[in-house]
Order: sequence, then C-alpha cells, then structure tokens
Amino acid sequence: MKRRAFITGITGQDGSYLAEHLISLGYEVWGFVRRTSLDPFVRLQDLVQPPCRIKIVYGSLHDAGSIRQALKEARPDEIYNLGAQSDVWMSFKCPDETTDINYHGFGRLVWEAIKLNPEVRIYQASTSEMFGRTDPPQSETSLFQPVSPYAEAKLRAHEDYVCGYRKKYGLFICSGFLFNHESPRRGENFVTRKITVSLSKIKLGLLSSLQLGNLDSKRDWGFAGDYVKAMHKMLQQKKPEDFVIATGEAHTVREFVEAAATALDMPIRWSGKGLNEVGKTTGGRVIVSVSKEFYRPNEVHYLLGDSRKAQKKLGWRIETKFEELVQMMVRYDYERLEKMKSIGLVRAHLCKKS
Ligand code: NAP
Ligand code: G4F
Repeated sequence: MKRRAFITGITGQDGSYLAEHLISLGYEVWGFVRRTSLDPFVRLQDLVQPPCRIKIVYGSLHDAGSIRQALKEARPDEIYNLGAQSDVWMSFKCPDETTDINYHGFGRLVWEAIKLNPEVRIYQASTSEMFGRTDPPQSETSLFQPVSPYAEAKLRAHEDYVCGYRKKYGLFICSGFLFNHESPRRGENFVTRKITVSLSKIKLGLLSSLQLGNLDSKRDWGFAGDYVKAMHKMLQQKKPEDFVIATGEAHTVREFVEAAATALDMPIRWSGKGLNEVGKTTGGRVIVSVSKEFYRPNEVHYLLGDSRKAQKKLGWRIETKFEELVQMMVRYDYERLEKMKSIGLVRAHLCKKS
C-alpha cells in the first residue's frame, strides 16, 4: 500500500516542491487547501491537470472542525505542517492572525491528528527566524531569541507542541529549523523574488527602479527544492529529532542584488550611505534605492546555519549553490516577463508593498 502524506500549505512554495518530491517517491499526497479569492493552484498546475496527481481537501488551520474532517478522509501516515502566515514584515501588521495560524493552528492540527492516529509522524516547519539576534553560526543547540510576532508564534509552536508533546505523549514529531530558501516559486513579497522580478522588469524597460529596505541584512539562502528533501528524511528516522537545514554561506541583501544584476548583464555600482545609498548602472542610471517603508520595527541581522547534524544523520546535502540559485530565479523571471511583454500582458508598476 502507498504511504499517505498530508501537506498543509501545499499551495505555497515549499508545499508544491514537497508534493512533487513525495509523488516521485511513490506517496499518495493529500493537500489541505483554504478558500482564496484567486486561483490557489498556480504553483500546482502540473499536479492538478487531469489526471490529478494529488488529492485535495478543503479547510483552514483556523478551523479545528475542518482539520478533523480532512484528516479523517486522508488518514495520513505522515503530516507536513507547512501552512503559515509566513511573511515576517506582515506579522508586525497582523500579529493576532499570525499567532492563530502559526501557533494555535499547529496545535489544532496535532491534537486532531493524534486523536485519529497516535502513530502518525509529524513535521513542523520551524524557522531560523526563531534564533533572531543569536550570533551566527546558529545550530540545533543555539539560543532562541525571536524578535517578530512571526518568530514568537513559531517558537511557541516548537516549544509547546513539538518538544512538549514529544515528551508528554511520546509522539513522532519534529521541527526543521530551515534557513531561508528560495526558488522561482517564491512569493514576490520576499526580498529575493522582489529583486529578481524587479531587475528583470528594469532590464525589459517595464520599471524604472527598485526600492528596498535594509541592504546590510545577511541571510543564508538555499534552494527550496533541496530543502524539502530534508523534511521527508526527518520523518524516516528511527526517533524524532530536530534539524537545522542551511547552506553554511551567508550573503547581504546588497550582494543578492549585485548577483542578480550581474546575471542580467546589468552590473551595479553603489554610492551613498544608509537611506541615501543607491545602486547605479555603469551608465550612471539609478536603478536601486533605499526606502524606510521596507524596514522592519525589529530586524534579524545575521542568519548563518550550521547543518552538520543533518549532513551526518540524514545524509542531506546542498545540491544548488548560491550563484546557481540566483541565476535560476533571474532566468525564470526574465524569460517569463519577456514573453508577457511581447503579448502586452505585463503591468509596468504595482502600487503595493513587497
Ligand atoms: P508560503 O509560500 O507563504 O506558503 C504558505 C502556505 O500556507 C500557503 O499554502 C498558504 O495558503 C498556507 N496557509 C496560510 N494560511 C493558512 C490557513 N489559515 N490554513 C491553511 N493554510 C494556510 O511559505 P513557504 O515559503 O512555502 O514556507 C512553508 C513553511 O515553512 C511556512 O510554515 C514557513 O513559515 C516555513 N519556513 C519557510 C522558510 C523559507 O525560507 N521559505 C524558512 C523557514 C520556515 P495560500 O496559498 O492560500 O496563501
Ligand atoms: O525575504 P525576507 O522577507 O525574508 P525573512 O524575513 O528572512 O523571512 C523568510 O525566511 C524565514 C527564515 O529565516 C522564514 F521563516 C520566513 O517565513 C520567510 O520565508 O527578508 C529577508 C531580509 C530581511 O532582513 C529584510 O529586512 O531582507 C530584508 N529586506 C530588505 N529590503 C527586505 C526588503 N525584505 C523584503 N521582504 N522586502 C524588501 O524590500
């Protein structure tokens, strides 16, 4: 019999890669999907075309009854909880909603799952944001010092439902402390995708300049397609344990901009400082500037992960290097926007935060 996997957040970046990976391993994949006003299946096009390769159950992490019904139908052997309000900036605007999905939502899921099957294996999408202001490199034994409502909710979920329930009820439940991971499927509200989309538009004459917040912030950026493989490996261990998943290499936001601009053959030179810093083309045109609007009330300055435990115990390895990731994202956005421009389908400017 096929093993059955249940994924919350299947419509998101990681959910779509994980669904593809589990199908390739022979799983029957069930996706928990919430109602949205626009098509939620954009990242799952290949899997929902007939013959549909995933099974969909509707509900929300806000709603325990919907979770119960969905689990009864799916009867999973493995649960991957990727559903979240995952935008750190937005968590300062909507702290209650963030807490309800990221903390209570996970609690509802675990509780309903173990009532049906106490043997079920559960993966929780924890995050490097939980380390917050702790000095790098961060590993499984580093101190948690969250600085956003997002990270606080994820930390409470980890402490109460991963560590707490594992100890209290002997459940197979574990956290992946995943450092930032990106892809062409990354939401455009996150900085890497905002950069690759905006610079591609600038190159195509569809946008004049890109505005960013803190350019000095450092992140350990990997490829989402590599990271979902670690989630699956964690649930195949003899006993449940938590793991850091990271590349071990950090770059500033400024360096990401430079790498993306270089990949577009549009090298950048920086001048000025702080809010007056700008990035110019070799011809002297300002194409990147800094805006207070994109700064956060509290910032995590430097994330750099130590994933030696995952390499040793899970046999997990980084397959995609930083430069390859940037090139993959730039190539995807430039080619897509070029096609859309040629048929008049692209908007020149979006008046929204990202
Ligand atoms: P994402 O693209 O923002 O996807 C989030 C998913 O959660 C979407 O499918 C979303 O559905 C779903 N969701 C939101 N609210 C929900 C609700 N009330 N009920 C059910 N589903 C809901 O995020 P991601 O980058 O794939 O990240 C996956 C998980 O890993 C998240 O938990 C995130 O916090 C965590 N994480 C991500 C990173 C990273 O760098 N990507 C690093 C560490 C941890 P809609 O499509 O309807 O919005
Ligand atoms: O791309 P970001 O919004 O990602 P952030 O805040 O690191 O969170 C992501 O990674 C976490 C793992 O560490 C996940 F848990 C979380 O769900 C999410 O996937 O911002 C990265 C950095 C920040 O320091 C931010 O201040 O980029 C800086 N930044 C500078 N200008 C910007 C911008 N971020 C965004 N979104 N937009 C800007 O204009």
